[in-house]
Amino acid sequence: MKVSEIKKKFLKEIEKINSFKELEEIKLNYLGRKSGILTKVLHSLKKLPIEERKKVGKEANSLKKEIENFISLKFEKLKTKEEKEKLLKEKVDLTCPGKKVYLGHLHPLTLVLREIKDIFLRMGFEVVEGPEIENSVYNFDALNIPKNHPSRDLWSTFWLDSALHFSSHTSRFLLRTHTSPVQVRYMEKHQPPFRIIAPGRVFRHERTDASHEIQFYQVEGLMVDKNINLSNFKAIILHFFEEFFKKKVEIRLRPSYFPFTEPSVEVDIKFKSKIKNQKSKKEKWLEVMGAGMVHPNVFKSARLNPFNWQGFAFGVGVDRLAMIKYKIPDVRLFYKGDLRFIQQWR
Ligand code: FA5
Repeated sequence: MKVSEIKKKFLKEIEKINSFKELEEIKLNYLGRKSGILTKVLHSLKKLPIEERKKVGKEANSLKKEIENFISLKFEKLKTKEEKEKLLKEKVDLTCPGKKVYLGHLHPLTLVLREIKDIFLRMGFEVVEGPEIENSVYNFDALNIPKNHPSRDLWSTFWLDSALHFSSHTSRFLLRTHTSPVQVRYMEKHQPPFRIIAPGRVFRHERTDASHEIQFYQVEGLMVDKNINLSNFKAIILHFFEEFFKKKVEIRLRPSYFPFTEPSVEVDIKFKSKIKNQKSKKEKWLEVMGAGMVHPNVFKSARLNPFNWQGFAFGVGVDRLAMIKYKIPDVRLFYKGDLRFIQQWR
């Protein structure tokens, strides 16, 4: 094949080349040491007459240089093309909105408990805790609720099998039915004056409905000093409710009975509730709290002299407060674990 034909053929082929592999192949095909088309021409030069050898030799050598140039140019082109493609593939769209990472959030009852603690801490109360598994002495006896007394039925109890046996009596274990045992536990170890709250979970073996669960939260309150009376109690809880609901609230104190307070009251809050299928709202009272002046026998249980000290105590239902604050019609929703409900507090 003539050098000019080889050049024509090469130029046609190099035009179509699109990959490093093809480029390597064409390089071998034309300049390969043994069987390259142009190499063969150069090897066969010695068979030509001297004049022709000079001419063809010159042409072949210059074509060899041209081919090498073309190949390195093509190599550069392919490299730029490859880099561009790589960059295109790795392209990051900085305007794209990021993926939202769901971190979880606090349960509405936890939020309400934290808020209650904050408000009482600001009023100088200390936050204390007691055990969820209690014994019958603290849950009942020390709170002036003797064995076989009918008032024990006020708290339907989850009893545990285990018990502690003393020479004079047996103390059975139970899931505490209220936070009031913390009053006695605290008073046994501290001298008045003091003001505390004791938040925690309580359990009752009773039928559930829209305002009753078998487990719920209470916050116990206790303020003891020389001259504490029910007016102090009313002032403190009114301030608490106003801070909690962030508005003035109407409350009602109803005479009631608790073995561990005398006199005893129950506190209701007035709130507006929606009537089913109607636009208007009905005003309703919801009981949120039991309270009263600490009974002398409770002071005695904690080895404090009832002639020296007086105080008020209360137990507020946290779930009920959360129901009013967030307009939740059924207390059981808090414990169902339904994410559609819970995620409203996200
Ligand atoms: C008591 O538990 C008393 N220990 C409260 C108390 C403390 C009185 C200190 C005097 C001095 P009561 O059983 O009424 O009382 O419960 C107190 C509050 O807990 C109720 O007003 C209500 O808000 C809430 N509560 C009671 N039962 C349930 C229930 N099953 N589900 C949800 N909340 C409840």
